[in-house]
Amino acid sequence: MTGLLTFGETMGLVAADGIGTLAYAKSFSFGIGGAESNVAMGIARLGGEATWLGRVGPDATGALIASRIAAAGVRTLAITDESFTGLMVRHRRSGEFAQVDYHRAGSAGSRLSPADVPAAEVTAATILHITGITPALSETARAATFQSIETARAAGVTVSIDLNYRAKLWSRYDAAPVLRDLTTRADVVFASPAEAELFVDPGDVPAELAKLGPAEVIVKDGGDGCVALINGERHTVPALRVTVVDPVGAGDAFVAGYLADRLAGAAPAERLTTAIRAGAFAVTVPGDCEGAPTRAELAALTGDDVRR
Ligand code: KDG
Repeated sequence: MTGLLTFGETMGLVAADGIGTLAYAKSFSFGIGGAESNVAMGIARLGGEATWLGRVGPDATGALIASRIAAAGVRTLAITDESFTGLMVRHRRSGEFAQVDYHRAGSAGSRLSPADVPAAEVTAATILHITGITPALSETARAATFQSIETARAAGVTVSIDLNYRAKLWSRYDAAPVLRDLTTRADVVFASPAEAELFVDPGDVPAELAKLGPAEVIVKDGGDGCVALINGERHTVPALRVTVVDPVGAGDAFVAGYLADRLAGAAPAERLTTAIRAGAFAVTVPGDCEGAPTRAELAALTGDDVRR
């Protein structure tokens, strides 16, 4: 078994340069964004093996997505769909708050279906990583999510879920039972406190999530670091103090850090340290996937030697 398999929708990203309201933006950058491809690219940058699968449109943005992800060292299984590639328009109202508008209903990426995710790809992976975004995209994408999880569980492949609740895609009431269901089927769960509290009692959030079954629960709390419950052992890791330039993509870099170290056989405490460092590095760089660090960059951030 090798590496991580993930799938989902990656979109074109129109991002206002600088900080302020969209109305006063003077220039825009065009890139790509998608939580799952961010994680795959983050793992590749850290020296791990990752595969991303998804549908893209027969347009220039679809081609850009496939080539960018592949260029990051990710094995890229892009299926060309007849529909358009989805788009996000993002501006940063402040250094710490980004606002996004989606143009993705009916997009190629949302048309993912169970047949797109071959069982052989799932069973060949060490980790199947899913986000709570994919089941919100369409009935077929939701079916692909649950079918691949069942295939992974039956084959003993580790199932990792990042809840990634997106309020612009579905309501709290629609999301809560689905995210809870995903949690019950996962070995590893990443969540913010607010995402977890969509379906568990507030208070000891890691313990509440762990009660649903996952052996590894990692609650990421941005500038407050993370608290994890891993095989019954509690870990608390503070955040690193860095200058926040753009928070977007930090959660994905965090997940990539944890899972890259997990693939490499690192102990839980080391995985969490890498996750915190990768997330900290990502907030210092504008963009979705641009801030995911290499091992050497992580070492430079903290002044450590490169260990892996
Ligand atoms: O995780 C960063 C995401 O916000 C971004 O890549 C967009 O995947 C995305 C989504 O669907 O919101």
